[in-house]
Parts: sequence; structure tokens; C-alpha cells
Amino acid sequence: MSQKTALITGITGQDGSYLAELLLSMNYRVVGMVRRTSTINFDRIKHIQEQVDIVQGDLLDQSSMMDIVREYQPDEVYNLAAQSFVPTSFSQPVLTGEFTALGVTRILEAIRHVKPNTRFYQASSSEMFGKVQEVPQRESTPLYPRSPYGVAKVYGHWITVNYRESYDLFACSGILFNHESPRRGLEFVTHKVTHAVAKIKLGLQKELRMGNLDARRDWGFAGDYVRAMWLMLQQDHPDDYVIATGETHAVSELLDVAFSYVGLNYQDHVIIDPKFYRPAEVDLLIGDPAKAKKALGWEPQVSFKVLVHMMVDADLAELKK
Ligand code: NDP
Ligand code: GDR
Repeated sequence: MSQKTALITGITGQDGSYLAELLLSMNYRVVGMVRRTSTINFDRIKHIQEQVDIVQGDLLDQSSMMDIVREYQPDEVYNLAAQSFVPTSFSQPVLTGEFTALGVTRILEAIRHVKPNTRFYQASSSEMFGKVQEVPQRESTPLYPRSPYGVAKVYGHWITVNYRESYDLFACSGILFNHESPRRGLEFVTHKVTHAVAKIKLGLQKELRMGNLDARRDWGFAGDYVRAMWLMLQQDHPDDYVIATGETHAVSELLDVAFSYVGLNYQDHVIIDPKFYRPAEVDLLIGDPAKAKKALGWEPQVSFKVLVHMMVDADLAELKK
């Protein structure tokens, strides 16, 4: 069989780096789209940089997307690029809409006009469920986003469905619940906590300022979740899937698991700071991955506890260097 080509937008992000590793291990030619920055930040992909084709493009720029699809003729496109931090979506709502919502249409347009048999994956999110209308959340659960980010992802989800139905594109939307790893951005709650735990343990920090400890999330491991993205594009028909663990934990449990792993009590170190509260919160997320299990044979391999311990260990090792 001839070598397949995959284009990944957002290859410098957490998921992009794991997905690139997975596709390289399956002998794909991997093309990674990066936006122009004054300082290059390829930390997450530096170990595989020689094996991927890096190409400049931006979700804001239609012609760059067209040119990339024309030049590389990808068999599969994974649209992982986005403004992905919920609090920033409140302070930069218009930009978030441009990247996270309209960016999806730009890439779908590039595929439709240039290579319509390309298979397309859209990185949709459990944030679309927001103020949840059903517990647990599944593919048919009505959407009720609670942030400009969530609203933008709803647009991205429905434009993906619409291009599938209107133009017969092989377009899938993966509704992924929170997934983490040692490569997670430091502003997200899991990595913020595990990094602080490592610093406190090493005597480099004393306190940790946090927001809402009652929020509940369904947290999995990013390495497991990128496998689901690939599986969606290998099916006979395009469809949408919830990817989750089916378990939910409060932020306070995250703190407890992380601090107690190194023999500390989080109540001795955590300070509640209203600065980290959001204008509107998503209180409870718990996904039902039954469809993905049945149709894709997908199941998560890493438990919540193992994930948190893995992240604390990685932060300790990094800080000791
Ligand atoms: P990250 O924030 O780690 O990565 C986002 C990527 O998008 C980075 O590579 C970033 O590039 C790139 N990007 C941002 N804006 C643009 C732009 N205008 N043009 C081109 N590239 C751009 O996100 P994750 O890896 O965690 O998530 C991947 C995707 O999955 C995102 O769409 C996210 O919204 C979605 N998602 C994530 C979940 C999670 O729990 N991680 C759950 C559900 C959905 P740069 O390095 O230049 O900033
Ligand atoms: P989320 O992730 O908003 O779910 O979006 P995040 O880790 O930022 O927040 C999870 C929950 O923790 C609460 N929280 C805090 N969050 C942060 N970041 N910092 C804090 O100090 C803090 N204290 C409490 C939050 O209020 C929230 O309830 C992530 C992103 O990756 C999205 O791109 C993705 O779509 C969704 O997950 C699924």
C-alpha cells in the first residue's frame, strides 16, 4: 500500500505532538501546519521534527490553507488548531471565534475545493455540553455551551456535520472530553496543579492559588485520545463520537490525588482566588463513550490516578534537571 499523507493543524500543541508520533509509527507522511511566530516554539515536537514536514499556514488565512492542501494532497486532515483556553475566550471572544469557529470552515472550504476525497477530523469538545442537559453526555445530548470557546466549538461541530451532509465530505467530529498529559499547557488545571505540587515538594513554591474546586471533569490521557481520532477516519462511514472515560472527578479530588502522592495535604497549600473563577462555569462533565467502544473498539488505557501520578512524576523530573 502506498504511504498515506496526514496534515495536522496544531501540531505544536499537546494533541498534535501525540498524534504525529502515532501516525509516524504507522508510516504516515506527516505534514504539520504551524503559524508564523517571531520565536519558534517546537518544544513538544522537537524529538520528531526531522521526521515531519513543517509548513507555515494560519487558520485565519484562507489562501494558506488552500495552498497547503494543493501542495501536499493529504489523505487525512486533523484540525487540532484552536484558541483552546476557556478563560482566554472570555477576554478575546472575537479572536476565539475567528480561530476556533470560522477556522474550521476555512479548512473545510480548502478540502471541498481542492481535494474533496480527503478525510477530515474536527476537534470538537465536551465544552459544547456546558450546562449539561443530560447525564452522562452522549452524541445525542443537546448542546448548551457556557463560554465563547464552547460556542465557537458548537459552530465548528455543526459546520463539520453540515459539510458532510451538503457536500458528501468524509468529515468526522470527535467530541473529546478533557485529556491531559505531561505535555499539557501549564495554564490548564491538571498541569497547573501537578507542576505546583512538584515545586512545593522541592521547596520552590509554598502556595497554590486556585478557582472553583467543585467543578467536575471527565479526565483522560491524551495519548489514548489521539488513537480515537485516527480510528474515526479509518471507518467505512464518517460519523461523530464521544471520547471519554465515563468517570468524573472534582477539582478538589485532583488536588487530593496530586498532593497526597508526594505526602502533602492540599489544604495546607491551596488558596482560593476569585481571579480564577469564570463568568459562567461548566459544573459537571461525564461522557458516555459506549458508541466509540462499540464502533471503533476504542477504550481508554490510563486511569485518572495513574494520569495524575504520571504528570507529577514528569514535573518532578523536569524541575530536578
Ligand atoms: P493546544 O492549546 O495545546 O494546541 C493548540 C494548537 O493550535 C497549537 O499548536 C497552536 O499553535 C495552534 N493554533 C492556535 N491558533 C492557531 C492559528 N490561528 N493558526 C494555526 N494554528 C493555531 O490544544 P490541545 O492540543 O490540548 O487540543 C487540540 C484541539 O482539541 C484544540 O482544538 C482543542 O480546542 C481541542 N480539544 C482539546 C481537549 C483537551 O482536553 N485537550 C478536549 C476537547 C477538544 P501555537 O503553538 O502557535 O500556539
Ligand atoms: P476546561 O479545562 O475549561 O475544562 O477546558 P481547565 O483545565 O482550564 O479547567 C477545568 C476546570 O477546573 C476549574 N479550575 C481551574 N482551571 C484552571 N485552568 N485554573 C485554575 O486555577 C482552576 N481552578 C479551578 C475550572 O473552573 C474548570 O471548571 C479544557 C480545554 O482543553 C478545552 O480546550 C477543551 O475543549 C476542554 O478541556 C474539554
